[in-house]
Amino acid sequence: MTDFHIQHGTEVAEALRNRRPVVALESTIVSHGLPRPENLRVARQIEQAVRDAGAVPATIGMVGGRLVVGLDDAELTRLATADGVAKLSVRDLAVAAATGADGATTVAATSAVAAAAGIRVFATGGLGGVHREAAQTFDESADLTTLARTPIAVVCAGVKSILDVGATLERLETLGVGVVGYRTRRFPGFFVTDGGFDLDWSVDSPEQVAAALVAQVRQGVHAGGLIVANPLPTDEQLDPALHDRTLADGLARLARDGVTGKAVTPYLLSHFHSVTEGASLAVNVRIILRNADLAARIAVAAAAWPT
Ligand code: PSU
Ligand code: MN
Repeated sequence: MTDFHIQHGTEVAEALRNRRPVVALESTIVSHGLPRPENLRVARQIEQAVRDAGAVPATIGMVGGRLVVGLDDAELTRLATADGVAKLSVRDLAVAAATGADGATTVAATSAVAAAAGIRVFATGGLGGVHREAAQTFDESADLTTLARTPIAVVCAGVKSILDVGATLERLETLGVGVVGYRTRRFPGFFVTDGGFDLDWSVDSPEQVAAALVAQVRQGVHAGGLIVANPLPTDEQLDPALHDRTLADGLARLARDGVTGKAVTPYLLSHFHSVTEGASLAVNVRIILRNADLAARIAVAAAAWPT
């Protein structure tokens, strides 16, 4: 019988004990966000990108009811390939454990678990946010409300353009979640470099992000998250015209097929990947690998500060 405490992978446990840099990684992009069989290969590449930049990867997920920080390769393989892996937000973690489920953690759940485990930096692709019909459906990702109360830096390429980007930025402001552009003052739109909105803050280096994390702790004033928005270079983005066409078509199909709630994000991502014949998938992978590299460099810079 499991005791329900968070379990740490061996390497992650040792790194945390010795205050070595650790980067949290989510598992929902692996189980629900990327097509098989590339998903497992990409999951391993993300971990390697963190290692290459000098930090220890801690992919978070639930295996048979055990909540694990730092999945080993067998566990990662299981979440990437098994049928019936649940998509777990924060509210699902306890019931999923009690029922012995396999589950992949979203940005919300990964952030909360990572912070509970003492990890301050997290890399993902794109954040969840406010959906386009949210005024009617109330569909707003728990990623936002969780980051309001979770002290972690999330390196991402903004929010997916499938969302209402402006509304998401407004909600982040209301909720007190920090947003900084990495070497930009424009909020990125995931597949595309420019999501169409300005940012108040820009940082130039991993060291500056690390300094902000240290300042947050020492000031003791703000207990929420910091979004580090890392855009793709324009020559690596998805062709904006192809992007706009695919999005319009995907939104129309979504309405036609009556897809709602937590199925929306995986549905639209898989629509993009099939319609663009893999172009959006290649872009998606680039985004994640770049974010993993930046997150690791932030974690390394943060570990250099005295505690
Ligand atoms: N961004 C991606 N791929 C994904 C997700 C985000 O590029 O698979 C996942 C993340 O785990 C995020 C979740 O937390 O989608 C948001 O889902 P929802 O809108 O149901 O909260
Ligand atoms: Mn939702």
